[in-house]
Amino acid sequence: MSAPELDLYYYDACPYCQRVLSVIKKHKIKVIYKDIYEGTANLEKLRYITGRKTTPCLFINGDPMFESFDIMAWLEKNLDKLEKTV
Ligand SMILES: N[C@@H](CCC(=O)N[C@@H](CS)C(=O)NCC(=O)O)C(=O)O
Repeated sequence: MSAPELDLYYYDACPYCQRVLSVIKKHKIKVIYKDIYEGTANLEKLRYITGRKTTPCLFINGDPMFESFDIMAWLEKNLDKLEKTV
């Protein structure tokens, strides 16, 4: 089975995002980064799909997951199935 596609909606000054980013970096997990304040498209898409603008939000094969601790736990639990960088 192929690795799930992971899209992380985040912004740098968000402390909850930083928690999630530290897990992503620690395990070198491949993620597509969607900075919600880089232009307007990412924030618009997040709001359009979820009705919220809360970050972090991790899309796992298109399904949104909120809550930094839930995201971190999911990443750690599914590490062996995730694509890594380098
Ligand atoms: N309990 C959430 C808190 C997330 C949160 O409050 N994020 C802030 C940014 S630091 C936010 O998006 N606030 C705006 C909103 O929820 O509309 C988590 O741990 O992920």
